[in-house]
Amino acid sequence: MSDKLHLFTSPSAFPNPQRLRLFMHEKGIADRFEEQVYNMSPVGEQRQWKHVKMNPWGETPTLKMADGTYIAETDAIARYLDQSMPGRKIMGETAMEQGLDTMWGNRIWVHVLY
Ligand SMILES: N[C@@H](CCC(=O)N[C@@H](CS)C(=O)NCC(=O)O)C(=O)O
Repeated sequence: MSDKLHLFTSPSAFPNPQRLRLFMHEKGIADRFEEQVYNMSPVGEQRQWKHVKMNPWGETPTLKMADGTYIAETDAIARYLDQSMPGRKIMGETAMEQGLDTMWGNRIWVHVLY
């Protein structure tokens, strides 16, 4: 079995899978995942039991860890990867940088993407 993390994603759906993808490229870790790409039809794999057991909202992105546990919600996945993987801390090193990152993230999420 591969020790790569397994990402359930859907490049056709905007914006959350793309938000995570941008983060992964910026962090330099985009090649560290096995990806399963859903086509996101109304009865697609994201709504099937196998996925809903990982993510009860039936959403992407969802990350499956090497130990078989799961994490969902784009910001939570990005924060986990930023802390656990080597490289520049994209979401801030200091408390102030982390606060500013959260501020701008929320502003863009609420005022631009919505
Ligand atoms: N709060 C979630 C929202 C995730 C979300 O809305 N994902 C959409 C794609 S952008 C999705 O998977 N929708 C399910 C569907 O279209 O069936 C996050 O931050 O990741």
